[in-house]
Amino acid sequence: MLCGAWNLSAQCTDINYTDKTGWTAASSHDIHSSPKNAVDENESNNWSSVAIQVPDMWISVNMQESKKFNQIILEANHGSDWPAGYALYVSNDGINWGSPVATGGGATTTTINFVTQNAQYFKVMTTVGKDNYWVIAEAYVNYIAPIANPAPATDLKATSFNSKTNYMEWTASATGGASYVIERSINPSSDFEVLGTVSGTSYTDNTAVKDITYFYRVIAVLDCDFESAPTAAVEITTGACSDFTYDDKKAWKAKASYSHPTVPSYTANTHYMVDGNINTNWESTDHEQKIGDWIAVDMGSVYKFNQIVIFAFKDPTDDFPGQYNLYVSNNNSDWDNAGSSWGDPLVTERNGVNGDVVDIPMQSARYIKIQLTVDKGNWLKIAEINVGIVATGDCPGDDPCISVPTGNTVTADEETICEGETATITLDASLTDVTYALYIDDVKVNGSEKDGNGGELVWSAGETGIYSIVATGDGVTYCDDADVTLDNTVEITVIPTGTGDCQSVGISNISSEQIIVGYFDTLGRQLSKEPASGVYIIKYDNGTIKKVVK
Ligand SMILES: [Ca+2]
Ligand SMILES: [Ca+2]
Repeated sequence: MLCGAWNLSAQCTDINYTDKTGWTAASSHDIHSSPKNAVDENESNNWSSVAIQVPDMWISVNMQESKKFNQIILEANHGSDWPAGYALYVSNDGINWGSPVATGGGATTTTINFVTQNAQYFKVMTTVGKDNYWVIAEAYVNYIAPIANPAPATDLKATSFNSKTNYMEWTASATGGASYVIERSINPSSDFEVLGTVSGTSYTDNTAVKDITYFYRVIAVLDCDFESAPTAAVEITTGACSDFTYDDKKAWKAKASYSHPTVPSYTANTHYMVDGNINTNWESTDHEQKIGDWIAVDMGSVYKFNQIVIFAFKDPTDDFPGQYNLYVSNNNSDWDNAGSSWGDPLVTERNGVNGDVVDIPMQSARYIKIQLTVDKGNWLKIAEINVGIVATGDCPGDDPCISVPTGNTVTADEETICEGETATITLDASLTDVTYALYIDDVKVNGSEKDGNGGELVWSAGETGIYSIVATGDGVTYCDDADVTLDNTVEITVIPTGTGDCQSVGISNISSEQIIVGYFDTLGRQLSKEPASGVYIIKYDNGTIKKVVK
């Protein structure tokens, strides 16, 4: 549908944000030049990294208010000092950035088109290394209104990898900035219902029913109600239990314990381990394999998998890990401290081969680490790490719930409290794509839901019971499992006032200077003198006065 004259609102008109008054900027590298130079309405000055490009350099901009935009142009204007590879993020608080809204390779003028965003902040981060500085003379923020229907998505494929989950992937519309509406029907050509809208090129339908045949189709959409023809509908029967490999790895990243001290553009390219291309690789240039060396992968969110495949580079063929331990984790602090312990390995002292197919129990995890356990007279070259689901025996994923993310612990600052007091329950780490709720004796506490923030979460507890934290995310319910429950619960006991360790005692015999408290603990020690009368609550711990509260 075209934008008619009757609704030619701002939504359907180009906007160039040329007035950057008040905009501020920050960057990871700005020793000699201000990041504000990238957004000062002046192409004759610039911000420079003043260091050759390595992954995860960044510059962020605060536009002071939320703006609608779908295009950013980075004008380098400085030789070859443009970004070799970038990821663009947006945010409304400058703290939570989520997944990239666009990734790609740069040029002297880097034009980044993406699905329309409403955000106050944007951040550009390098994804690869390059033997040049990174320079931005000026960054331009625009909203480009669509003028025609987008080209359709193509090559839609559907896979069912368990009895309630169907997964779809497709090739993006040739029109930049499109998002995608996913529709489902039980008829091949009618009665389609909208399941959701995404900006990426994959979708997981967690609401399918076992043994039902569905038809899925995808429609590319732009602002102003422009939309493509639907793709041809594809047919899938839920519960097919096909083997399955996660192909969309745009949000994945990797890191390694070793990087070459002087050739960063060559050895810092850890992303080549997870870029979906078997012909690109990271390697430990000039460094033979040593016990303790490691590589780690962050898949960006929790994935379910029971197989990991590790490909070394094809030439020479023996630069695969000699022997290693394999770990998985959901703990952000593990990722931050990849060199230290991740708890017990899932697989111990495995002898590597090129194209190492590692079958493991079904996992729900975000992070993977491979750590060498022997020295080997070869460099380490990793071309690609894949994870997936292999249908062996029982249909994987038939369980209505999946394991609680591992590695979390729940603690209480006090396990015994007096009536009217509260204890603090702490979950040691949280995932940003998961919601957590507090349960007492397996009953959810109303209103206790908290969104994961990557760090600690805390709740108050004021009643007796066994407290646990249950996580939910992406429409999936995580369930308790025996091992996790042990680490994941804490028991709180509330003692009524006037009983047990919460006894109150009267105080008498008040004289001008001295108060005698007529109470002694079980060891015969007199309570400390108090300066006024009143009711005192004495708390005990194994017969010893712990504290006295008026
Ligand atoms: Ca400038
Ligand atoms: Ca690769």
